[in-house]
Amino acid sequence: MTLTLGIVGLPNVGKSTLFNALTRNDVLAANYPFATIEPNEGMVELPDPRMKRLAEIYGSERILPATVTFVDIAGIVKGASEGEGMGNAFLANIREADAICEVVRAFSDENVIHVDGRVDPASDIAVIETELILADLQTIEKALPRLQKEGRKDKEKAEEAVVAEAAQKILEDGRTLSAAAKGGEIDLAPIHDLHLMSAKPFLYVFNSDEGVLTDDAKKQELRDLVAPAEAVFLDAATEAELLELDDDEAAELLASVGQDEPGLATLAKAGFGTLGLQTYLTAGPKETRAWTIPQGATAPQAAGVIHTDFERGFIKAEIVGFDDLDEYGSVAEARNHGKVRQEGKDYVMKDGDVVEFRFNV
Ligand SMILES: Nc1nc2c(ncn2[C@@H]2O[C@H](COP(=O)(O)OP(=O)(O)OP(=O)(O)O)[C@@H](O)[C@H]2O)c(=O)[nH]1
Ligand SMILES: [Mg+2]
Repeated sequence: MTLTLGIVGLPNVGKSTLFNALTRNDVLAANYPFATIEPNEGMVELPDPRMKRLAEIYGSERILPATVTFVDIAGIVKGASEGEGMGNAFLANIREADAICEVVRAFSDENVIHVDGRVDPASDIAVIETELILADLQTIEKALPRLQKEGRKDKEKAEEAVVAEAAQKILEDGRTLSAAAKGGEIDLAPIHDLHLMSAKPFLYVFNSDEGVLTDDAKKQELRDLVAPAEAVFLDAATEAELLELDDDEAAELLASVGQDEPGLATLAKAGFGTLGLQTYLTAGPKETRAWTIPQGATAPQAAGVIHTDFERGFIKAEIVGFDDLDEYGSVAEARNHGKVRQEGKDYVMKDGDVVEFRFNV
């Protein structure tokens, strides 16, 4: 299970620069709109410093962190739904994404072209929202005749058609589907297969400069613009420079623009938060590994992420918290101090749980 984030935004706002910084890639990032035409896809490991310590404690041969996949696509402009710029057909490249990561320009740099000639995050966000809504309307208009036809014989399709029509009304009102779903107005599950953009969870990356990163009032203003969605602040150009540096130099450069951790860490956390995900850990001589689960997952559900048999045959989970393991230095010592717990099928997993499942197949 890898979390996939689709990167959208106006042209020339730093999407590919951010993609390169995150995925250690070297795709074209250039100072003109529509530098990106074909999609770029890259996978990154989710940084988790606890795993190194676990591997030490268990003598693990390798470390397998959770992963996040980023897909970088062309920029979208006002009128894209009518074919302006590159049009919007390329959005198909992120239809399977779990969430949308919208990059919004907040940095000032006279040398970097803004397609509308001015840096205006509120207006940029509105443009993208409108275009995604229009793209969804096109998807529905295309799908509806088919759903209605199939619905004459198939009850499930008939229900999908009804939900699609309700979605169409919301979009025609100029509202996003995720907002309507959050308000309880519509249940989008029946039309999940339409992969509608405005139904996906969003998180916003404000591509900022030092001036913004060190200005709490400005950051709050931008945060308010997108709330309740998560806002991440980073400087993509600086993030890209980090790749050339060792850890100490990288930390120093980040600090110089007012950041205390690399953008990847911040963004991955926000991505996990937006999607309501968390990880738990397993460790042994072969490997230390992180597994991605929904927040609130029970022990058997967590076991099911490793193998469906583990969920079916679940007996119990032997769990020790990372902090206890770290303190006592071994499972045996943690056990001596009563820190290794036996948990049953109703146990709700916590962040930092190091788990061994007992099951029966
Ligand atoms: N000053 C500054 N320039 C940046 C920053 N991020 C990106 N740029 C510059 O902005 C220009 C566009 O960057 P890209 O990463 O190609 O932008 P994009 O959003 O992928 O653009 P398209 O692919 O054309 O949609 C490049 O010249 C970058 O060097 C930043 O944080 N600060
Ligand atoms: Mg690009």
